[in-house]
Amino acid sequence: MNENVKSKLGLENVQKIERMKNPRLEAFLDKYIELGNPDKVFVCTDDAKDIRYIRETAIRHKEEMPLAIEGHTVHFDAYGDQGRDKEHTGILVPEGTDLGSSIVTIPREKGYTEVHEILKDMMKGKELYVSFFCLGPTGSAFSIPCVQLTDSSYVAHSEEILYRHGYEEFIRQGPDSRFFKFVHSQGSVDERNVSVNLEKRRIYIDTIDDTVYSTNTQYGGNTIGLKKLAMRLAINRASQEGWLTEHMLVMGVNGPGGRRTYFTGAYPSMCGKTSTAMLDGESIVGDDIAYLKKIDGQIRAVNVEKGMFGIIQGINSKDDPIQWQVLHSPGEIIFSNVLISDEKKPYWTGMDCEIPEKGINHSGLWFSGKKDEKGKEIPCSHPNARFTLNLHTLPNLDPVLEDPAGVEVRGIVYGGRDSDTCVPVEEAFDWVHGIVTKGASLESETTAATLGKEGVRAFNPMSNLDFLSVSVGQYIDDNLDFGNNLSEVPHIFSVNYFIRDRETGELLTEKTAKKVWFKWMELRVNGEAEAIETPTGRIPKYEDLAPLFKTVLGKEYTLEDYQKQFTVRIPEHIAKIERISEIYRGKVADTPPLLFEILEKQKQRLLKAKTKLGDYITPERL
Ligand code: SPV
Ligand code: MN
Repeated sequence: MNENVKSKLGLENVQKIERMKNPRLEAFLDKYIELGNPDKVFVCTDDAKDIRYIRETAIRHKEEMPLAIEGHTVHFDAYGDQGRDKEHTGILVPEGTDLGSSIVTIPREKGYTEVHEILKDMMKGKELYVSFFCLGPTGSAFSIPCVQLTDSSYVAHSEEILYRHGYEEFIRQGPDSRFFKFVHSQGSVDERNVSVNLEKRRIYIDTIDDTVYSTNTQYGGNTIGLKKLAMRLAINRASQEGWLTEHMLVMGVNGPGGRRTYFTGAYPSMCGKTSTAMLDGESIVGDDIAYLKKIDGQIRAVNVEKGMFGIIQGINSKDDPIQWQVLHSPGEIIFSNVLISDEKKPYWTGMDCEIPEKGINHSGLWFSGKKDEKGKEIPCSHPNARFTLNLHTLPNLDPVLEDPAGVEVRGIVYGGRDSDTCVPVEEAFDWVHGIVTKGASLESETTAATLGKEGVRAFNPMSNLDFLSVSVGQYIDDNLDFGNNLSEVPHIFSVNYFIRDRETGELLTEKTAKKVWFKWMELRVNGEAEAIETPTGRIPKYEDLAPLFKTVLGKEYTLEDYQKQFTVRIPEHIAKIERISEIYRGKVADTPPLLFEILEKQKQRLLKAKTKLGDYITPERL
């Protein structure tokens, strides 16, 4: 390391770096510490003392404020910085590279010039935290070591909760390891400690050098390097190496006789992914990002993380008993962008208790009815308000979380926010049919997880579009290929928790129904439930669902409900195929021809059924 950098670190921190014996790491630190020019640098190893320092600093610097319950803190992001900034997040590409119009790219040289200019002296007057983490369990074929530079103790603290410590893993993998690197600066902050130069918010991803730069923002999805920033690096690496990085939960579903079957599930942000992973009676391995690899003829998956950065809106004591309990118990939790009462208690929209009329939230001092500069009413908590906790605090955590071999994936689920087309649960005919008609055809209405308009139907293949760093066609091709050479091919399903009545517009299923859909999928994977063939896949029989509703939810399931929920909606399905084909034809130059073939076959099946049975077909008529 160079002498100037060494003097910022001090002897103890220099020794921590030198012990790692990693010249490439040292060169990276030299470069970005010189450029950002912080006053001092703290190096965080896996040692409990170092981790405590990060936690305490977040409070000392008022990036987090302690709350009434021990271990709980609150953090606020700047007003308007509460979601992922898709517009200013881009992949740095060499001149002439085309990833298609769905992916934001920036010419690499230009991007570097811009972000280096922004980063110059950006950390002056501040302390920089250098932390080491590992994506996936340590000591495993999945492990990717990562180094994070950030001048936000909130970001370093969040990562400490969300990821496995990686200082020792760095040493284990040695100087040739292909580690990921992240540089973050929140930039200038105001008296509330929130970023002020939002117009210079940039998230630039360099897949060639495995580095991500993030500036003038604090929201976790823009700043926590190992979360959605690493995901873009990992998707690129996975594509080159023949594995998958997915926006997926991992969970165990308990079947008859003590059997546990593992599923992964991809859902766009705010579409029920975490609440599914947290279904009571089942076990959670992960709720956001999974790596999938083919090992000995099986698809095996790990949770990339060991924590949860979950949506808090709507969590209540009845629908989410486990989260409710954990969020009200002592332990390390960071609440972000919620309402804080005078008694230092957190509140959020959708709680089943009275919400105070005033307090502090992401807009500063808040009172019921407060409006922002544009005249828009400010809710008590932001719709994308979140909580950050360690999965090890959950009673329903599956201990396989830390298994270096991961779990065997036997079912893969795709779910979107779809009010008018797909039935609540349906199995694909086979891998290719599932990848094309369920994964690659996924659409969802936009949510507050990203900045911009909500409620617009958007194309979101595998719920992964926001995170792709390879072209959509390449990514679909990788998924199609992944089903080859397996000794048992996982079953692929779609779920839809948002289907509405065609006439009344009311939701056709209750929140808890997803428990039944998962029990049915578990039986299907194990060959223990029959199905009805429709033009778009295989749906449950009423005879199989009724007893499940009874045993799992203690509810009568009426034939009328079943018929409404599982009516095949031919015109909507045909319109969807047309929309999707149009997108692939117009926007994805490298679409695998197989995709069009499979969609066309599905359309023909739908047209045939329409001629025979009409537009809306209840299951017993099939
Ligand atoms: C999501 O939006 O999909 C999240 C939260 O999981 S974020 O960190 O913003 O990506
Ligand atoms: Mn996510």
